[in-house]
Amino acid sequence: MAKIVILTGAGISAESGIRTFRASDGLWEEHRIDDVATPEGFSRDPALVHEFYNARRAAARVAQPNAAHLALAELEADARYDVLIVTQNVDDLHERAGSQNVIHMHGSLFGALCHACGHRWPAPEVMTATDSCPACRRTATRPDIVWFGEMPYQMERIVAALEDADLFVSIGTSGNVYPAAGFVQGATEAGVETLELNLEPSTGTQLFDTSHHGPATQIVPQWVRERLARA
Ligand code: BJW
Repeated sequence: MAKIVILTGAGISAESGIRTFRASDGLWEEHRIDDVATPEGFSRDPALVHEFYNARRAAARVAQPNAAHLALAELEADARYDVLIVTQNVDDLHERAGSQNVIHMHGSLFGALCHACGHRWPAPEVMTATDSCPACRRTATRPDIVWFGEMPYQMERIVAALEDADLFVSIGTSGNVYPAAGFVQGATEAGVETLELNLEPSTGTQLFDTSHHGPATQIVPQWVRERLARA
């Protein structure tokens, strides 16, 4: 089986109607990163942060997986490939497309986390700063999201899979946020072939062995079709 590790970012969900971060109409044009994507911002104004994630949770619920998500699920279903999707996205479109082997390295909109005791539970549609933790009863509820300055999830498993892969593919990410932005270098150093599929050249595009540029709903299914057609 060929082992393929696929990193995805906001660009793969863009054509499902979910906003990216760094485009001219992206989320960071309207919201200050320090306010909504850091633990310090959450401590200052939890209501504002909950409002930001409640709106994104609502948008993610109505979005549908697109042809790129579906193509990756089709690749995973082929017995010749051992596919691991490492997504920076906090939506659940990979799972709803049928992918089963998915790591959410930046957390999930659909999870709640108690800042006090570490308990996790499914997020209600609307979270508020006065929600209490079902385990310890304290009012320290936050979205289960990895903010700047926090350690992304399952890094040991990701690094091990990257080093053991035959191919690393990066889809729909600008390559600005670490540690994900460093995966291409780690893969290269481990002798793994690398491929970028993105709307435009990412920050680290020169580090990839091969790059294809275009909308994810076109170039991802095309790449998957080519892989599946191999004898
Ligand atoms: C399309 C498309 C279409 C559009 N088809 N493509 C200095 C140097 C190095 C690192 C640091 C530094 N100072 C601080 C750091 C660390 C920091 C960091 O990286 N900062 C940078 C800003 C420099 N990182 C962290 O703090 C992380 N933790 C950490 O490092 O812990 C320490 C550690 C870890 C491991 C080992 C050792 C130590 C945590 C990062 C948390 C990121 N959190 C966010 C928000 C939370 C999630 C959420 O709310 O959704 O995650 S930030 C935001 O950016 C979000 C995303 O997951 C992440 C990446 O964005 P993404 O997906 O790339 O989106 P865009 O918008 O940037 O790009 C979209 C791309 O798609 C574009 O290229 C488009 O062209 C393309 N596209 N339409 C195909 N149709």
